[in-house]
Order: sequence, then structure tokens, then C-alpha cells
Amino acid sequence: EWQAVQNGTGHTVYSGTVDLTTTLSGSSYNLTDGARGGHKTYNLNRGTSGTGTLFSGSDDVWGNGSPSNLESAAADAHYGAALTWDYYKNVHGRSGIRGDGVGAYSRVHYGNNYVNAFWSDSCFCMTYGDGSGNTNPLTSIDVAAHEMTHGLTSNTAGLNYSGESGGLNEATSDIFGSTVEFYANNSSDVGDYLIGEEININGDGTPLRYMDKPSRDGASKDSWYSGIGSIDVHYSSGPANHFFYLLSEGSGTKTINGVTYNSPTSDGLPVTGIGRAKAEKIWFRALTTKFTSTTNYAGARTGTLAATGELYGTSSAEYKAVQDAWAAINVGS
Ligand code: ASN
Ligand code: ZN
Ligand code: CA
Repeated sequence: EWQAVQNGTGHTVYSGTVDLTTTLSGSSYNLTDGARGGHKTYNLNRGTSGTGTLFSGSDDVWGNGSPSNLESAAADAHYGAALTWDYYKNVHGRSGIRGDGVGAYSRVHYGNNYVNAFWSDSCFCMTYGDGSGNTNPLTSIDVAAHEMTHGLTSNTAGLNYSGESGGLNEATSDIFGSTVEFYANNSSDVGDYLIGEEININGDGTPLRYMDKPSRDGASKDSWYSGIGSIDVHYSSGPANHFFYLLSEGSGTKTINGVTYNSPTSDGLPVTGIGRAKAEKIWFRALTTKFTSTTNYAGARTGTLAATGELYGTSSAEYKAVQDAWAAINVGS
């Protein structure tokens, strides 16, 4: 018989010891989350196609915290998917990626020395490599939420993955990657406006991306310019990430959870933040009700202002902050 909604324990690579929702089938437990649409976590065991095998075992304890234990990255992936599910449900009232209560699935241990993670619309699934050399499995909370958010974007705005819309697509994944990490409130992987700070992808402990000043990565842009649509979408995301940071926290220097940020503005004028709780509501409403496949930076400004007007009114401090934050990245005035 099947007994969904077992309370397992994961010893993750990045997030310490966490609760995992699992399923008991006969005398064996497996990584199927019956509380979140049946989301499953599979072991590709270095393969690159299909689903491999569903993680299962005789006890409901998963991994030991070390990446050399194949269950550890699975625990991270299962946890990250559950957090992202809970975030969209509890903060935005959306049940699953399509809003239909149906879970996706995760695949870990993809290929050999694969240093990436990705969402695929065709399998409706997330896939994680183990990294190589100093890089660890790409299964931190922000990476998991980033990839799962690609599924959300595909099923809502459908932002085309090239040009300015591609940058907005990438930024949407970074924005909610960050907000899910804050939502998790995990003491081993605290919330920040950095993306991928846990996975050591640069080999020197620095993150993949910075939202307060995206150019800190050496390639992303801080502000919009005509022609930004022709650079890689992981760099043209910079201005929108910067917009979200400014709208949430404001310009200048600020320390949050032990990380110090210093966010500039392209017009030299200060931005007063409205807090992440309001900023995430605005971006989600714009993504799901205003943006389309061809939305560009100018359209993102219009869309977020429309969303803000609906949420807080056009005479509100929130509306002015959205105007100011776009001006600060050289969009509109
Ligand atoms: N991890 C990357 C991303 O989510 C994979 C890619 O470039 N498609 O953007
Ligand atoms: Zn992405
Ligand atoms: Ca992070």
C-alpha cells in the first residue's frame, strides 16, 4: 500500500538537516512529495536522459551532508522544490507551476562533471549536475528556485528566452531564487541578494550573480542601454535584478543577514525601498498578469507600474518607488 505524506529527514549538502515529505510504499520509503502535487526526485546516476531511478530506501533518512553520498544532493533538490512550492502557494496563492496543483520532478547526478542546472518545458522537470573540481552539486536553494521559476515563467508570461525578454526571464528566476531563499529562513543557507553563493562555481567562493550591483560579476549590466538585448540573457538580466534590489531595499549601503550591499543608481538619485514583501508581490503580479512573451524593459516598467497601481494605488509611495527604481536603471524617467 502507499502512504503519502511521510515525514522524512534530509541531511543536505547546503541547508543542514531538514524535513522532507516522502512516501511509504510497502516497506520502502521514496522521494515522492504527496503534499506538493506528487513532486518526485530521481537519481540519473550520471545518465543524461530519462528519469533514472526514483530515490528509495528502507529508512526515511536521506543523505549525510556530503556530496559523495548520492542521497545528499537529492535531499537538497527535494527540499528546494518543496520550499519553492510552499513559497508560491503561501506568498502568492499559486498551487504549482501551472497553478493546477500538479508537481514537477527533479533529476540529480546528471552526466559527468556537469556544471549547470536547468529547467525543461518538455519534461516539466528540473535537472542538476554535480559540478566538477571545486564546484559542488548545483542544488542550493536559490538555484533550485531559479530553475523551478523558469517553469512558472514559461507557463505565465512566456517571456521569450532571447533579447530583452530573455533578460527579464532570467531576472525573474534570480528574483524568485532570492525571495525563496529568504522565505526558507534556513540557518545554513541564509537569505541574500546573491545567486549561487553556495555552489562555488567560480572556485573562489564568490557568487554567480549579485543583485545590488550586477556588474560585480564582471559581465552583467547595472542599467539598461539600447543594445542590451544582444548580450547573453544571464547578463541582460542585470538591470532587472538591480531594479528589484533597489525597489526592495533602496539605494546605497545596507547589511542584511551579514552581507553588505552597496547599490548605485544610474541617475544619481536615491531610491527608497518598499521592502521585499511588497516588491515580490509587484513582480509576481506583473509576471502573471501583465508581461507577455515579447515584453521588453520598457514594457516591464509599464507592467510593474500597472500591477503596483492595482495593488497600492497610483498615488502611493509604492508607485513612486517603482518609478524611481526604473529611472535608477535608466528605464523611463
Ligand atoms: N542554469 C541556466 C539557467 O537556468 C541554464 C541555462 O542557461 N539554460 O539559466
Ligand atoms: Zn536561468
Ligand atoms: Ca543566494
